[in-house]
Amino acid sequence: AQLAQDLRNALERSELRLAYQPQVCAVSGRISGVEALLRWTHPEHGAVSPAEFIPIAEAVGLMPRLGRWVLEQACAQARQWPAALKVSVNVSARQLADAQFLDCVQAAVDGLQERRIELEVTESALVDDADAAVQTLNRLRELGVQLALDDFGTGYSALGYLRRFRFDTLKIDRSFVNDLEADGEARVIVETILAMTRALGLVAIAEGVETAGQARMLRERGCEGLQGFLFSRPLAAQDVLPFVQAWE
Ligand code: G
Ligand code: G
Ligand code: MN
Ligand code: NA
Repeated sequence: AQLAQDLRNALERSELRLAYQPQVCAVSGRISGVEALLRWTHPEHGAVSPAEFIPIAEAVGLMPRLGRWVLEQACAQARQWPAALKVSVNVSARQLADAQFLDCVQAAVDGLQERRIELEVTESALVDDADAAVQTLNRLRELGVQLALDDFGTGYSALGYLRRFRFDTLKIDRSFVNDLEADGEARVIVETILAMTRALGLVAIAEGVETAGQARMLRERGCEGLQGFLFSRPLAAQDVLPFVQAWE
C-alpha cells in the first residue's frame, strides 16, 4: 500500500525514467531499434523493478496515467533520434483494454514516421477478451504502429493469436535463448519458432542474448533480431546515440 502511494508521487518527483535497450539486426549488423524499459528509483528502496510495480500500478488504477507517460516519453525521445531507429514500447494488459488507450497512442505518435513506434504486447494481454483485443490491435495498426508479440512461447495460446492477428514481430522469450547451447529441446523449439516466423512473414527478435555462442546459433538459424546483455544493457536516453554511433 505504501509502495502504491509512493508510485503515485513518483511521476511528479521525477523518480521514473525510461532506459533503452538496443536491438541488433543480424542481417545488416546495424542497431535497428531500442526497447523502452521503465525504471523507478525509489527514494529509500533504490531501484524497484517494473515486474514488481507495474502489477501494483494496475491494481490501484494508476496504469493508464503511467502508461501514457511512458508512451509520450518514448515518442518524444524517438523524435530526437534518427528515423531509422525503431522505438518499442511495452503495453500492459490493462492499458490495451483501456478505453482511452487508442486516443493516447494516436496523440503520442503524431508527426512520427509510420511504423517508427512498435508496441509490445504479451499473450496475457490478449486472453481476457480476445475479440476486443484483436479489434484494438487492428485499430492500432491503422494508427501506423508496429505490433510485437512479447515473451513468445511462455503463454497458453500464442499460436491461436498468431492466427487471429498478424503481428509484425515475434519476440522469442529469453528462457529459450538461455537454454539454447545446453539443451537440444530448446534448440528445436527455437528452430521451429523461426521456421514458423519466416513462413508467416514476421520478424523474429531473440531476447536475453548473453553469449556469443547464443548469438551465433541464432544468426545461423536465420533469427533477424538480437537483443540482450551481450550487445548492451538498457541505456540511459542520452547514451543511445553515442552507442549507435560507436557501433557503426
Ligand atoms: O526491464 P526489466 O527486465 O526489469 O522488466 C521487467 C518486466 O517489466 C518485463 O516484463 C518488461 O516487459 C516489463 N516492463 C518494462 N517496462 C515496461 C513498461 O514501460 N510498461 C509495461 N507495461 N511493462 C514494462
Ligand atoms: O518482458 P520483456 O521482454 O519486455 O522484458 C525485458 C527485460 O529483459 C528487461 O527488463 C531487460 O532488463 C531484461 N533483459 C534484457 N536483456 C537481457 C539479458 O541479456 N539477460 C537477462 N537476464 N535479462 C535481460
Ligand atoms: Mn518487451
Ligand atoms: Na519479452
